[in-house]
Amino acid sequence: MSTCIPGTCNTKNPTVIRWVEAQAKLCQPDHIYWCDGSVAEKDALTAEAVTKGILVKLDQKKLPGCYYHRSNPNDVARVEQCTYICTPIQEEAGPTNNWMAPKEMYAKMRGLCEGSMKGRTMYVVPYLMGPLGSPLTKVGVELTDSIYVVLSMRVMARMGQQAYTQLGDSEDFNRGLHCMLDVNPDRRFIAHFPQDNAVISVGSNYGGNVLLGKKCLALRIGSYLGRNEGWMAEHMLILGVESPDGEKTYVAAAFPSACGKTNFAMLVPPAHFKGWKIWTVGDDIAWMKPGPDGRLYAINPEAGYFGVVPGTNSKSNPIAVKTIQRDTIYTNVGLTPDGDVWWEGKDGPVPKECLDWRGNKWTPDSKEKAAHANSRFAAPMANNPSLDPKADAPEGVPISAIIFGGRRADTMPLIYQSFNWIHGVYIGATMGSEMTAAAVGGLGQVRRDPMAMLPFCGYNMGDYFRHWITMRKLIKYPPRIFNVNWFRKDKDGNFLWPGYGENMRVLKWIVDRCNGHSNAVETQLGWVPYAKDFDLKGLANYTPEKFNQVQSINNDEWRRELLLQDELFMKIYTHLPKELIFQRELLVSRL
Ligand code: GTP
Ligand code: SPV
Ligand code: MN
Repeated sequence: MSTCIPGTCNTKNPTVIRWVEAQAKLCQPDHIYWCDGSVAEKDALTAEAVTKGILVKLDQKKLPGCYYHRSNPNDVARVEQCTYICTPIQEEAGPTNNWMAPKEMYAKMRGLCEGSMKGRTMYVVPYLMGPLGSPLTKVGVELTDSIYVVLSMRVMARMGQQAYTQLGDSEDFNRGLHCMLDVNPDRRFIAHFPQDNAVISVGSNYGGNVLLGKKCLALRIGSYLGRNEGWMAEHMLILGVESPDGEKTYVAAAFPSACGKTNFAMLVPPAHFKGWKIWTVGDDIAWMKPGPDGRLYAINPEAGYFGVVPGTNSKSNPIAVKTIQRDTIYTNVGLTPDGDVWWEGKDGPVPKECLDWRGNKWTPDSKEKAAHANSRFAAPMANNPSLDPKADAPEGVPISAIIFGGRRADTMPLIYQSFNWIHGVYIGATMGSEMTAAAVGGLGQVRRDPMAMLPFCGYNMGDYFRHWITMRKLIKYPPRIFNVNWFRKDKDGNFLWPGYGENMRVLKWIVDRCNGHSNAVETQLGWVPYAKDFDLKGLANYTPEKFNQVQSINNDEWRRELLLQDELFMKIYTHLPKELIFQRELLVSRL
């Protein structure tokens, strides 16, 4: 079979054609379809997916352009135990990553992929991570036998012909191969080859495992490329804060999976904050590089949001609610008899009955949830009414603050600021968070998740910390670094902070600090707000005592915390920058 039939093949790039040819020879699809990203193509593929039962058409009056998908119940989240970084030397991948030698992994993948697309179509999906024409943008080509992946990639990335425009006749593109196989967890691998800029994913059809531009290219391979090329690939949202007098301040924030990035990126300030407005640049990934003016500039490499559905409503995230009204793919939520979607925490009445995410009949009396805890929407960022005008800017936006935050029921105050960059790197490096449904296993356990990158760092975590320290020398005006915790609880298990839109209060203090508009108190952990500077107006029943409680620092808890942090430092000791050990010592002495 010739792969590049005139009129179907839409690139002249000889390296792309040769590579697709080689993969087709291996996977032996019946057909090869070269995607161009057009609307006609989307319509045709969507119709085919509906015919085949891969997608269900939702009520098009209520939800125009929206479709519903159910995954295999064994395939609902990322699988860290099946995710590998395949570098020639194991030490390059480091102790926090699964490793296999490239030769061995390639052989294993060849065995699994061989003939796996017989009777199927191989889709060639060209895409950009980043705006067309940005010096930070990377090109990828993903080969997949899943229509769901093609349609999701079209939402999540700048998919189609423009990728070949950016690529020209260059050989520099990410080679991604995705074979669904029989979606069997025993034959599930997400294998990264950083030195080859290549990814092979088999046996899954879940977003984070198979939308290869996202976690695989933009974070794991991206972090590796960034280290070599002098930039940073981070698991961070990017937002712009506009003050009543029009001052615009951009911040980036790293929270672990399902810990509030999408919510924070789309924040709507409480009524009391008249004239303040939050603009979304990105909700999951930031690529950051020093700009010509000495500041750190960030782009969002993605073009859509793959967001957690449960709990999304007009109180928690009104912007997301608006964003997912059209052209959205819903995965693993409930499906009502009238072609609507439902999930726990949705606005409006609970349906009398629906089909749950497994396709079983569900009623309000059911013990199981209608929507899976990690059910997701894939929605184009163009739908976001608060999309920042610079979300598409090739040069990105200048970052004034970097915020770290985990999900911690105790120990961590609501907000504090690092003393300086290196102290901030230490705060990020020692982050802990309770595990969520975004990854299989360990739900609720606190684990170290440095910079929210534990599952996404494509090389040795110690070297990654070193890269953070080195970046300081390349940035003349470094962002200030902060730590937040929306999830601290009292003895009865109630959140000590209302969160969501009220996080504006914390954000305002952060922005004020960056712009020299507010003072701070020095504590053993870092700088914290003066109670008088922290705006609690309009927060019904929220007393200054409660604020003191959410901000309290308990030295005994912190001594325990240090021992937990040591576990990670010991694990990566051979590559741990000395500077971080010194920071630890300074903290011990302050405690
Ligand atoms: P990924 O897409 O997995 O990387 O995650 P994310 O960080 O974008 O997560 P998202 O914003 O979707 O977080 C969803 C979870 O965090 C839900 O369980 C929310 O209820 C919870 N959440 C978000 N913001 C807050 C907050 O301010 N307070 C509290 N208590 N919970 C929050
Ligand atoms: C995450 O788990 O951090 C996500 C969702 O952003 S996924 O893209 O599926 O990994
Ligand atoms: Mn994420």
